Amino acid sequence: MGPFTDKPLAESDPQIARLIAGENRLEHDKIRLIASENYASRAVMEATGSVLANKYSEGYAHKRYYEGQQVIDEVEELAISRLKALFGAEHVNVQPYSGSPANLAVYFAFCAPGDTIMGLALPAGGHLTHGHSVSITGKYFKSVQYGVRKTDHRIDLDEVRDLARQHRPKLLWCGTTAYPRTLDFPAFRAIADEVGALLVADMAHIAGLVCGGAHPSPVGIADVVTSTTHKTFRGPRGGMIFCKAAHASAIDKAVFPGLQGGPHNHVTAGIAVAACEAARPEFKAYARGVVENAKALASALAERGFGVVTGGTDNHLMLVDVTSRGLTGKQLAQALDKAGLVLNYNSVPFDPRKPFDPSGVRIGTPAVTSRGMGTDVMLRIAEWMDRVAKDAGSEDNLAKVAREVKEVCAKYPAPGLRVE
Ligand code: DSN
Repeated sequence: MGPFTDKPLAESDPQIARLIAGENRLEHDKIRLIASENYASRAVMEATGSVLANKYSEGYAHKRYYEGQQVIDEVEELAISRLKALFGAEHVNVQPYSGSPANLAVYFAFCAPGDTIMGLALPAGGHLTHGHSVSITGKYFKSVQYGVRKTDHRIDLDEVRDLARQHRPKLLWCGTTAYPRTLDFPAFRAIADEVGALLVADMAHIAGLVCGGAHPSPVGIADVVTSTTHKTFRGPRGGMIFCKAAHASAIDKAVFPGLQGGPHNHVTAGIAVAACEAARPEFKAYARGVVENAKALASALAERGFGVVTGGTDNHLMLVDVTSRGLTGKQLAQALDKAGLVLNYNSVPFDPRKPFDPSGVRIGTPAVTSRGMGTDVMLRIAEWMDRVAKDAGSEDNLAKVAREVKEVCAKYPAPGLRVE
């Protein structure tokens, strides 16, 4: 066996093995409410942890710069054909390393530095790569940012149209990371057409809802659609780009050789497995369940005096202003973590506080729904959050909630975990 041994991880590197076991335990014992996280299935994990990680394959199927691609070509073609069928797409690229590289590839395909682009502002629920000032996308391009209305915190399509007419962007982004309402893709299409912009939808958060029929699809409406693969879609950590056939060559060239080197073939295999799983009828029930759970949790929190932004949700997440409970978002998020409920603090629209200690938290139901938890558990989550908010400084209070959370978690085994 040459200079290497073939020991299992626990023997070869007990420190890392112990840390991985610790993460398995945390993901089992806690209720995970981070809206961008999920549990990938055991099958997805197996494909992603496979020998395919050993192979270099710069290029695309049957046009590679390395030999020995007999298996890799088939893996990539299978991932692409499954995704095309699932989303009804003309062309798919599965090589982006994640969502931000997927978005950068779109800029590289269609824009030159200094071009005007438009996206939803980060504090209003957009993403860094949609033109935020600290992102390369806000520095290399002239970024125009639209927001949400002051009155109802929903995207203001009149503002989008006015800004688009005024600035005539080359790219118009629609897509969100912290927005609880349905996106009106046809309305964005009409605005893009009026000003001659390419419409790019970033469906990273909602890809699983889209293919599960719980959110309208941007595929076939937007010119290009980007996504991650590990959120509601339940795949490994990766990225993908869907586009009309007319843009296929520009997108492929932008991803490789424009932006990236060798694709992560083990991830491509994990994406193919996730696409296979998402095509099963039970995935539609999953997507519906994610939204039902989010609606139930949002209304239970509103009843307990939490400030649910827009008054509820249409999708997998809610934004909650917690200052009405006498806490900042960060204070509540940290207390909840000790109580076994994991989420992230988040700015709310027009937040007077700074992003590192904002007024709100973001709560998502993709992971809890993957464990089979239903609306009864959502009501308990609201009750636990209420108890934590009432006495966030009491270690006894937090420990008592954590024990109850752990008892409930024990009844809902999570996909993909290995817990001793
Ligand atoms: N950081 C991801 C999220 O949590 O929404 C987006 O990139």
